[in-house]
Amino acid sequence: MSDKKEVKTLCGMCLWACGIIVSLEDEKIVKIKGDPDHPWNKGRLCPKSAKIIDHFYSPQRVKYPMKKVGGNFQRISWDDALETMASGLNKIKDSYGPEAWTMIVGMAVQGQGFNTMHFLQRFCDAFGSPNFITPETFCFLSGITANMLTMGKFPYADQKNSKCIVLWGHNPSASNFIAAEKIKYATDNGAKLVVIDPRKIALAKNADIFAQIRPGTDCALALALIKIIIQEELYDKEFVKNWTSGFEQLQEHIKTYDIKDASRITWIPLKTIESIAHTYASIKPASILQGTNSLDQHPTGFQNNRALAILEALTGNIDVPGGHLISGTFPNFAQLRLPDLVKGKNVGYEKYPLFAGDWTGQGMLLPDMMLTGKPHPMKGLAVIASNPVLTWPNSNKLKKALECLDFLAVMTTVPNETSEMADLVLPGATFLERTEVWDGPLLGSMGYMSIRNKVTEYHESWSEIKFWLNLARHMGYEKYFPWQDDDEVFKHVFKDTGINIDEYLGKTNMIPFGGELKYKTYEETGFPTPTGKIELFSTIMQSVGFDPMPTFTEPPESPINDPETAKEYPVILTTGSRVLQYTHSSYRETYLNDKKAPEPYAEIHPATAGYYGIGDEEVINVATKRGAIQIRARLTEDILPHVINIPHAWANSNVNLLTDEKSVDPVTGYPALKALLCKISPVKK
Ligand SMILES: Nc1nc2c(c(=O)[nH]1)N[C@H]1C(S)=C(S)[C@@H](COP(=O)(O)OP(=O)(O)OC[C@H]3O[C@@H](n4cnc5c(=O)[nH]c(N)nc54)[C@H](O)[C@@H]3O)O[C@H]1N2
Ligand SMILES: Nc1nc2c(c(=O)[nH]1)N[C@H]1C(S)=C(S)[C@@H](COP(=O)(O)OP(=O)(O)OC[C@H]3O[C@@H](n4cnc5c(=O)[nH]c(N)nc54)[C@H](O)[C@@H]3O)O[C@H]1N2
Ligand code: SF4
Ligand SMILES: [Mo]
Repeated sequence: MSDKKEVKTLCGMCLWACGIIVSLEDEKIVKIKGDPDHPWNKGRLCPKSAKIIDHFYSPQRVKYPMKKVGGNFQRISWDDALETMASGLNKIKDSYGPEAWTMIVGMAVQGQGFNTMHFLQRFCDAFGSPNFITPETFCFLSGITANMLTMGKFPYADQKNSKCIVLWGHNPSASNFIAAEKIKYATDNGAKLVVIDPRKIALAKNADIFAQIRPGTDCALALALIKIIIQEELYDKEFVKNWTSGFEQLQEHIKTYDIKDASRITWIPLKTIESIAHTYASIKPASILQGTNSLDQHPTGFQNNRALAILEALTGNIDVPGGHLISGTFPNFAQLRLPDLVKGKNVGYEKYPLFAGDWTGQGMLLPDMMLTGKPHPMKGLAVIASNPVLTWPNSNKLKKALECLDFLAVMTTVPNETSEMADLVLPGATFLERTEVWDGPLLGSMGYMSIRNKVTEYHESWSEIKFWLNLARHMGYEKYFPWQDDDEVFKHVFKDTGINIDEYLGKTNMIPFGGELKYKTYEETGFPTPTGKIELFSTIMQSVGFDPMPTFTEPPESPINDPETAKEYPVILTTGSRVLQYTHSSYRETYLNDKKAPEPYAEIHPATAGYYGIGDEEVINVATKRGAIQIRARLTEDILPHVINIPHAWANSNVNLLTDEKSVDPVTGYPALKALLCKISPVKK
């Protein structure tokens, strides 16, 4: 008789951590279904979940540690792998100091729990390197930081209860299907929907207002909306008077902006801009649901987030049902960092003091450090669950920089373009082989926290915690790493929470936590900012010499800012719109024999395509100042003319050969990935 069991855990094919139930027969995974009892997804799953088993058992999985010898990979034991890693790290430390080594962690691990991340940082602390980089180097931390600095809190949209939703640079039908369902629920119940996007995304087709914006001009639009709302006195006077500071300075600031200019800059008709302002400001409650990188990867990325926060505050949609909620809390997990052991600061701290720090450095500075050795040598990297050769901008430059390293180690589930360049490749555990807590504040305020239970094991793969724990002990850091295995670490982090984790572990994938949702909490506590109010004028920005008000600037490459470049590269390029079936460069291997596998396409308007002699499905050249790629064209009326959209992280049409890693946002150091200039032409047959 076969041995059957079911394990409740969390999907990890993307960062949303939906509850799943995994069925096993004789320790083999045979079925995955949505967990109807999990409060986030209530049993529903996206199409990526159908690929979990293929992903787990993929013949491509890295099954054991491998070391590069004479240009080829050779299988080695874990003991050899620990010794190779230790000696690689120690050589760098002895020759150049510990800060010549950096750990880079990708979304597949970052998105799975802060404790895992803090544990990895603990290793960096013990080793003495301050350098720790996550995808937040160009992802959503800009938005979080801008909101924290403006309100002292991160407000998240309660779209299900909204009567007006502004979907701004975000296509949840591809990137967060639960959010898309909540929007549908709200609009089915009469909510108005406004969509601001260069592409007519699925949700825009039934939107009340669709503003087809020129990429990179969102700040100009936001300032125009602020101006109309103030000029026409549509703002929430009580809320603004009692709970915001800097309103007079904001009034002064927007005097310099003209709404007609905004229309010319954004390519959105004046009437549409006015009707967005009127709709958003007059319907209550309203929420703005923004992308988690589309508004951030611009020179005004940080200011875009500030401007949206100001709109939310002006309309009084803070801490009310259907607006933006701020009452999330964290459990009191055991502190894992060892800050006293580290000298120096994370990469980019000097240049971006409001942004780079404990959680992530600014990784865009690394390629130049690797190439020039300035401001100090950078000789080694460990890359965990990330594929920077495809996912970081300016791939040509990054590859050259990686070639300058003394030691590159990559921990991954399947070989990728970055692990091909490594000296040491480590078999990473998938999410089904790890125990984790998903402790986002967002969940706390929804009354629960999620637990991922280890389901089974695969060949010789190790979880991140198991590897860095063993390496630390191998390198003589037992004093700071007294635990014997990952289970002990997991239990340790719960020790101060008051939660008896043994009661839950292996039995459930969620723990009730955080209690009832609270509203208008600021009435008791104020806002945790220097003025105790929402800072329309940011005193913190002012104190470090940044613009305290959102101010629009053109993208670095734009027809207006850089007409010279625009002569040779006349088409606007936006990159990285998500595709439902994949997460960045991951899971392509699960479609190997699938004739219907989604492929990368450059989306082009038929009028633009016609002008350049490009037909539907034809392969085209796309070039920027950095490089050139070939990709198939898909003609669609849904994209703005003069703009093309190319998804990221495809090996054969790698859009990051076209992008630039140069930091453009003065506050965060983000690169410009959403509004560049390119030229397009058909590939001659
Ligand atoms: N299936 C899947 N889901 C994912 C991911 C994945 O790789 N695959 N990645 C996850 C991660 S790490 C992230 S950061 C999020 C990303 O999530 P989002 O940032 O929300 O990305 P999208 O949902 O693709 O929506 C971005 C939209 O912005 C539009 N856009 C492009 N440029 C501009 C611009 O300048 N202004 C405006 N207003 N709009 C613009 C695009 O046309 C697109 O429709 O998704 C997460 N979810
Ligand atoms: N041009 C452009 N570039 C972009 C973006 C864009 O919009 N435009 N978006 C950026 C954003 S927001 C993000 S978040 C980044 C994401 O960039 P990355 O974090 O680099 O994302 P992935 O390509 O998914 O890298 C995951 C790699 O890790 C491995 N892996 C997958 N799961 C696991 C696991 O469980 N354990 C281990 N050890 N390894 C695993 C897989 O082999 C895969 O190759 O991409 C960024 N790049
Ligand atoms: S959205 Fe899809 S891939 Fe992401 S966790 Fe949920 S089911 Fe998994
Ligand atoms: Mo991201």
